[in-house]
Amino acid sequence: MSMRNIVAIDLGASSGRVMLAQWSSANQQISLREVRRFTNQRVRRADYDCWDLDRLEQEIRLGLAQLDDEGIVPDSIGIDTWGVDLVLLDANGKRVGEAVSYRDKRTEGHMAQAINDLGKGAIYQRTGIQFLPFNTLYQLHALHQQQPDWQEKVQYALMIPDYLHYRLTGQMNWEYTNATTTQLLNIHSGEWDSDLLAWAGVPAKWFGKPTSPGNTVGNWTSASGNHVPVIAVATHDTASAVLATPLMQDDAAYLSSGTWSLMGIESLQPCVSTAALNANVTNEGGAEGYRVLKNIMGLWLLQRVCTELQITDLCSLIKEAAKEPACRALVNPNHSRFINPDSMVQEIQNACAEQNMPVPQTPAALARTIFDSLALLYRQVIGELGTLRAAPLRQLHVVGGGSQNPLLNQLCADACQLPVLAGPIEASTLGNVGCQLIALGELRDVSDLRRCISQNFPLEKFEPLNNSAFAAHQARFAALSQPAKELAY
Ligand code: ADP
Ligand code: LRH
Repeated sequence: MSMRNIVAIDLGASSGRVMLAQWSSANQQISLREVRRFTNQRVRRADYDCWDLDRLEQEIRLGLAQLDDEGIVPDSIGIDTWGVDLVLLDANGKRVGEAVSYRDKRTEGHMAQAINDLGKGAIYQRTGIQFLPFNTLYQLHALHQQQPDWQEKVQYALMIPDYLHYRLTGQMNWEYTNATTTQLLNIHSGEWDSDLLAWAGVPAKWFGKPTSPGNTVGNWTSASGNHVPVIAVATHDTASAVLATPLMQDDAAYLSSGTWSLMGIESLQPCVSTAALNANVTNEGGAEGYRVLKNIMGLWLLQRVCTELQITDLCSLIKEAAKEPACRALVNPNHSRFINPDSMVQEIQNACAEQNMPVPQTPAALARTIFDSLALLYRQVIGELGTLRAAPLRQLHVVGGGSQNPLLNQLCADACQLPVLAGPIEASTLGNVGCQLIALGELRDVSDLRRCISQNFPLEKFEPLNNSAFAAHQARFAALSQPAKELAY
């Protein structure tokens, strides 16, 4: 019988947290306590849209110090963050340049260039990764062309969680699940693809061999002198979220709902058919098998609207949005115009006006436009996934911060005509904890973890009801969601 104190550090694009999980093997119980939560905001530096990594690191250290002050000695620590972004280091391990965010415009035109030089099908066959304009492949190509002064100093390139591991332990590691998001790993070998690196103009020596989740990178030493192992979990936040999704049947899909909506299925085999390429479905690495999923722009649109209109009471906004008429105005959330517009409110209004739709004027109308449009896009993606697996999906798990939105959960159930199971909210954290518990020998495997999660974290069910609104508006939405302008520039 053992008790464990596990620290999970989960950084999303909108917020980060240091969480303490207490595990009791006797009761097979996991309880979560939020030790520290902080916002994550991009900052403008040297004319780039960047992450404030020093502040994030400081917040992490403050969370760890608080536990130390409380006399809690963690058994291990794990870190997961968003994908695709990296940090460059010189020979002394000092940062080179800024930690430029994937929303920065520096990658404009580079994906088109790659497709032109290498061929879309060829890149997809090598990587199995969807075409997103900000993939690391294109970020590095942009770096090579635009920041040669940064590039000449670089010795190592680390993904964000690998960088934070390095800061805590002094050891370098290249964790596999996050590495797959770069579009630089060869899907057949699981190694960095030398031809793609050559195209991006970066030396292969910047990267070490990718490691499967679960290895101990090194130790973090607390102020009181405890050496705590830092375990490289499934460091891509979405991989951790999927790991903690209590998928119990193979016709269940997941929707990791936060800044992004990541909708997909699990598969032991990658899905790299022409149909998968045409649907721009990705095959990111999971703790087990592949995450066959699609990026949907998600609650980012709402986050930006709320920031611009200084709305802080999200629950009231959702209640007001529920009273709005359904599907009055629709946008395609995956249109590249929404990646990082100067004003999201204006951009949504312009998109509606261009389509001769009623222009949403109030916060509630804007929120309703976002929710209805997301639900219609979810419906489209569920259909694509069902076609790819040649069998319909029968259940949808919604996890992450967005699973607390009852209106969006219901719209999602109605649009997809599937029962929705909402929760857990802190899925990435729980996947992070679970990976550590597996590495420590407390849990057998992913199924064991999911069994524990479903016993410890109640799910809320949303039955599909009124499909007529969405069925009637599907054609209107389909006309908006032409793939040409989707997540591409
Ligand atoms: P990320 O990891 O990308 O930062 P999260 O999983 O933390 O994202 O989810 C953030 C989103 O969760 C917010 O954009 C917001 O829409 C939604 N959210 C957070 N709290 C609530 C709440 N109380 N009710 C409804 N939605 C919420
Ligand atoms: C979600 C996420 C997603 C990536 C995006 C950059 O946080 O990791 O899986 O595609 O951020």
